Amino acid sequence: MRNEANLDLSDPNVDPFDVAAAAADVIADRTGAPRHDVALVLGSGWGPAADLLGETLAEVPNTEVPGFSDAAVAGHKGMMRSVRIADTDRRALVFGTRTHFYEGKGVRAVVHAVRTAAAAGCSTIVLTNGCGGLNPEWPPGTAVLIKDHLNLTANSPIEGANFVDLTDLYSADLRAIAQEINPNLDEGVYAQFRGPHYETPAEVQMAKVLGADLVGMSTGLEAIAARQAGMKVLGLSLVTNAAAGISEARCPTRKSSRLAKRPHNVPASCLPPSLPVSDPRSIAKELCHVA
Ligand code: 8IG
Repeated sequence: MRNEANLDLSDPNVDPFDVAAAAADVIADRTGAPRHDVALVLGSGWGPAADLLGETLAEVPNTEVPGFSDAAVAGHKGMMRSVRIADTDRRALVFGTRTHFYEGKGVRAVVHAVRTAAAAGCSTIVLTNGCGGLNPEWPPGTAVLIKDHLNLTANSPIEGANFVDLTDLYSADLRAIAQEINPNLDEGVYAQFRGPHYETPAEVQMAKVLGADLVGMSTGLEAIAARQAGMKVLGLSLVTNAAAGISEARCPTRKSSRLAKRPHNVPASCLPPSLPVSDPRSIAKELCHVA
């Protein structure tokens, strides 16, 4: 009967952690790596990052892994890959795309990659995104470390009476390492809105009053699931536009967000999880050791 296991995440009788375990089994099989160490979720503009991590040893289409579906956003690849982190035996599991809350597939689908990463053995996850910026000193192309978030989705990935502590959700240790290596990295509070519409200028002002520096449509729910799974979280935002009403410019269209710039204050050789550093290899090791 094992082959007939129900792995439909949208079925409330199915345990999402069972689906994650099944996904991790397929990944282990298809990549030849019984376990992975670090996971990376690529958001808008962060695509080139994974190429710099090390050698891609295997690529698996999302559609072949239980619980995953193909990319919904143009310019995002519905693929995951297993990358050997340069000069180490460690493996990064890189998700080329994510499921957004606004797709309406449910919050289980949104955090499935995170739970799969945990089931695959990852103890650290790097969550990246493209977002709107509230600070006029962050022009499009600025990478910002996420220090905390406001979850404005009115939802949670956690089911049942599980009271997960979100103090220090975005690991202070990992942020300190990132800033040691690249003092140009500012920190900010990320507000996750439901989307898919952008905010009104009044909503951006509301977010500002609440303490937000960045507005986007991802990451927060994933970070919560990562913490529940016991992983350390590093969050990196790429400001791709000024949030509505912050500058004269309009919010990005589908077409322009596909052309999202890569970060200008993070050298190409320094993208996560190798992180900004003169020698990306050493930080890759360091990041893994902290994990
Ligand atoms: I790229 O201005 C990108 N994603 N909510 N607001 C929200 N999400 C975004 C934005 C933005 N820009």
